[in-house]
Amino acid sequence: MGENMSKIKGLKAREVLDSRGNPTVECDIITDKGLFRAMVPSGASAGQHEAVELRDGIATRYLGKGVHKAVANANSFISEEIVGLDCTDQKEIDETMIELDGTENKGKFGANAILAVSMACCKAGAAEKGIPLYRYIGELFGSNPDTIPVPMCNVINGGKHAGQENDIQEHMIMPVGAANFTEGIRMVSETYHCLKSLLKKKFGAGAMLIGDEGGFAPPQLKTVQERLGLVTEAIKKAGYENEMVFTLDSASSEFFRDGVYTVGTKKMSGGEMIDFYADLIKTYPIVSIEDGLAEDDWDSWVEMTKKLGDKIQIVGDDLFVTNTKRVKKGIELKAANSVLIKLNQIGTVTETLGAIKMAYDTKWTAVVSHRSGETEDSFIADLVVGVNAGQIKTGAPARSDRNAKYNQLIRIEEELGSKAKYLGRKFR
Ligand code: 2PG
Ligand code: MG
Repeated sequence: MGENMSKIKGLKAREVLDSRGNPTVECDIITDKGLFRAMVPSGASAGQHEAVELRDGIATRYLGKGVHKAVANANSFISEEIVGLDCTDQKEIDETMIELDGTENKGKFGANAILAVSMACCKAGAAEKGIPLYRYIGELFGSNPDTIPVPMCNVINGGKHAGQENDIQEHMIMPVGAANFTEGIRMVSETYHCLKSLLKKKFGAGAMLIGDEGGFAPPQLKTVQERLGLVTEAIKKAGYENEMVFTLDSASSEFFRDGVYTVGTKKMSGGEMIDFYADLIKTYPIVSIEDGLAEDDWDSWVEMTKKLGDKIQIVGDDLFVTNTKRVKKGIELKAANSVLIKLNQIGTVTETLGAIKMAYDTKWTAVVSHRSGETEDSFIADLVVGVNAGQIKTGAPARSDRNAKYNQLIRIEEELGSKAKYLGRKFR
């Protein structure tokens, strides 16, 4: 009877909207324990090697971005195989979908269809076991969840997320001096509001408008130095001068063409980019740089890791796309020392956990991440605690698509009580 109880009874996918107002896939899984829902996020500065996000391409619906095909795939082919499986057998569920799709990049059904089902089944599995999602993910991963992450909060948005070409995409602050996550996010929020009033005072109302991840996107601040300078002022104003450090995501694949990186009006080689970062980290307390180099510029990654890898965290996002094949190559080449983790880059929970495990096995860190197009689903908050990654980036402490994750972490920290660990300055 127990076996029967945990069977998936129904699957229903539909098209809903993400934080940017674009359609995305949502999936409901029905078991005897109830209805479990997951929603898939979507990137803007997406890597070329990511799993396929299937879009309809019909110009008259959502400007070609509709996801009716992906939804139909979930409701037909995937449903036929998944309904009847045990919702606590995540591996079998995911492997069944991977096999059924049969392509290297989930291009047949769409990683958006597959991931929605995978995440919803994971939530159903947790309910079946009667434990919180982070704890269930811990069981799947083989860990004992106790670490609440230090957040990297993107207070100034740039690049594609802010309609600005050829520039650093994310300027993040990390409250490493906080006693715990809940205090840390308060410090970040206060700093964010101080930054808002500084921007208004210096440049007027338009400067406080925000980008896709809830951070400000002031066109008046032209360089990364100017932006970090103003954030430094905001940190001081908030009274956290010694408690915050910076992290950057350059998303440099977006401004790399024919071997040349263009930042603002400056054109640089891979080597010159590395010198640019070496200078920046001398001036500002930057502890981590993501996608400082482009997604296939492996030689420059190796050089940057050699030069700066003992000083800062070097995170591969578009470089690795949460794909163990690319992570393995990066480990062999010593091309980074950290992997960014995004479920929809690879398309299933099981494969995502595999990429995290591979990073840990080589003593690299893993940073769990949102996408610029998000939803109210807070799955990644449970994921980051489940695997004890210790670091999450999920935007500014503003807009509910971002705060859904931060708020869930506040709840988990409360639930773990005195067992909760916040690594602060020892985040890696
Ligand atoms: C990134 C992400 C999230 P996008 O580059 O790390 O911040 O952006 O989802 O647009 O790829
Ligand atoms: Mg990135």
